Amino acid sequence: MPAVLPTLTTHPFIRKRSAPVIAAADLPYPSSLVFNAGVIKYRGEYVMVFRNDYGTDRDAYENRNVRFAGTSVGIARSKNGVDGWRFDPVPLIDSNDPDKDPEIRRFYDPRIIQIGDRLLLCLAMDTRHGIRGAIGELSADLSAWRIISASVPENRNMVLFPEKIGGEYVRLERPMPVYSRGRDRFDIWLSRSPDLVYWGRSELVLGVEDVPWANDKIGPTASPIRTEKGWLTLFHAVDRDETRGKNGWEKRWTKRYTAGLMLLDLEDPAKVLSVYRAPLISPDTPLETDAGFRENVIFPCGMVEEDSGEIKIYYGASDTCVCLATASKDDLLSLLV
Ligand code: BMA
Repeated sequence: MPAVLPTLTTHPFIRKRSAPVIAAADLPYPSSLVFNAGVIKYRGEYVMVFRNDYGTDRDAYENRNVRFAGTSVGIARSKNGVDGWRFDPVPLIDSNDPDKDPEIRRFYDPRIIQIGDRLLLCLAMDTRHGIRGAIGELSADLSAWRIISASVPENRNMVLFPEKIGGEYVRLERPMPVYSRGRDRFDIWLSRSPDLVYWGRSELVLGVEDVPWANDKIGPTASPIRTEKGWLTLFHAVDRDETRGKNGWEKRWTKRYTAGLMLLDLEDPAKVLSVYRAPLISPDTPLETDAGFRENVIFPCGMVEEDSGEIKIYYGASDTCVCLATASKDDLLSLLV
């Protein structure tokens, strides 16, 4: 794989809304960066679960070394999934919650999935003993949650399929095998469970080497969408270029995150039917390339299918705000031949 990859562009089938769907100033509690949000349609509304990092700003970060005070996971609702978001007054989860298990440092990068009448969350969970992937269940009124299961370290980017497949729950996940693969060469895996608690029969789905424009790592994003041709599935793909310097608030940020597209077999979703050969969404608007905490980052956690055939893709832009891109399901499927 090349050490430095060329300019990457967003596929013309994708339409990006120029303004963020939500940004830090919209939240009713402290927020510096609000990003990486899962979204579903639930009881006639769109429900968004988002990550919020708080407690500093660009000036304090760059000039006075003031780091983030905490990370929370919050909920917002909207009638149309685009604007008019109403925020719950306090976060659902807060890393500074005095009652939290001291082993757990924080939760982030939430995905929300409805399976039957159960509302499930997939979260990255930083602990004192490693990064774990957690699955939680939300109460029907979205006010409370509990952990159902958590992986051993090092695992992250878990996302459940929206229905049982072959009688089992199925999740995509991204273990981080630093010893055996070296550096960040991480791939997408799949595991199955009879009850959301015990996970096994794990299989490799897609290796980073199968993604021509990634030279670093890949990982799952939003819950896949069932189509007549297979599971329409986004993934994130990362290329690293050591010549990239200061790209955001940090002294150095050398990675670029794009979103790729693949189709998984309906009955056996560990089987990849097709991978589109180029990125579907690349960071290429000013908000994504020239502003924000970490520039050049597109990180989708939510995908919603409309009756019209439109697919809404919610993604974190530059680890700073939540943005929305749309595409037609048929157009996306036409890329996966
Ligand atoms: C990953 C996660 C994401 C983040 C991305 C880019 O490792 O931490 O939350 O969006 O890096 O910084």
